[in-house]
Amino acid sequence: MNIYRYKNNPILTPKDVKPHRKDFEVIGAFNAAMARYKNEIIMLLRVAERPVNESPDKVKAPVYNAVSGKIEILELNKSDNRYDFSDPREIKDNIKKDGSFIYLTSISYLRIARSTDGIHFTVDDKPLVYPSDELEVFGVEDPRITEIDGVYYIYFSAVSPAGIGEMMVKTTDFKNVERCGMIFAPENKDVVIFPEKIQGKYYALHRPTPKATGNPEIWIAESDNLIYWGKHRHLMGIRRNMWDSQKIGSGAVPFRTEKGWLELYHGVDYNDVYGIGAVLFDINDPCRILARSSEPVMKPEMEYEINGFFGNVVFSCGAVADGDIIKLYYGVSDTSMAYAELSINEILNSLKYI
Ligand code: MAN
Repeated sequence: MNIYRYKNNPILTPKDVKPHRKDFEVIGAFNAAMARYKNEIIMLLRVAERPVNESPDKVKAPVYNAVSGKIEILELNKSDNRYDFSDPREIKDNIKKDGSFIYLTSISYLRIARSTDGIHFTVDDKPLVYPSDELEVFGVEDPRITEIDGVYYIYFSAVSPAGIGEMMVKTTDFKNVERCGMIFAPENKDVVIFPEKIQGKYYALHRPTPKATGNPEIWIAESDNLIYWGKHRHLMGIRRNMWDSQKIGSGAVPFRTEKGWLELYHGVDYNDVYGIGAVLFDINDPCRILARSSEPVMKPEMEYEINGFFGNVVFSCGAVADGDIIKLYYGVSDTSMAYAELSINEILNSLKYI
């Protein structure tokens, strides 16, 4: 597969974003949703900020207070053995030991960067979507955007002690947003909504994380109105000893191609390496899988894909199609945004047809 990676990658880094509060620092500008709006390419960034911390013995956890409307900062002692601080992203419970976290070390919100050439982006002064709900007290993350008839549906993970679910808002101008509530209850993330009705129904891919039995895998659901989703079906699973052996989830909004709906999804292996692969669904029945990548289309190879806040991650939440070219925008190492170009035909030819 010939992938063109932009030579000056990454195209946007935390340094390009001013923290929204003086006592915070930006540690991530990544996993952005993409959309075309008028003559602009909109990049809706997940911006992760954390409180500036000068004390090596302490870990600070930012938490939104839904009553005061402000982010508060909790301070924990690194020597406190009730907590496990080994993952830079989250603070786990040392007693419960079930892998769940109690706090995150940063808080994310969504902020727009705008461009006319698709490479040089200018970041808006203010966030577009900021935590504002009890279900968002640990932040809002990893957005996707689906445009249907001039309305841009923006949906993202809402993180709180109640779990991680998928929240939706909509906009027509990328200035004002209208809240639509939670569309997939916890634990669920990596939702992508198809850009048009198929045989009279809207479809979404989603990723529950079952606990008692089952794995983090891709499901599909249908809807008449984009708010109420039903007829859930398990669509595709992880594959032992392959690049997508630990978990999988959707990435960019699917593209209509001559051969079917092409979805670029992410897969994680047992070493926590995040790669991007492809799957093809029947154009009239997205519940039918026609083909899937045996090898990742893209895996972390460049320095900026390997090193960062959480390294070895290429993760796309949005791409823009231009003829045969997919302009792929992807988060690297939970830190920055990078840009690459891929040929749709080459991807289609690389798949293993079932
Ligand atoms: C994981 C990572 C983090 C994210 C949390 C909560 O730890 O994906 O980036 O903040 O989950 O969603």
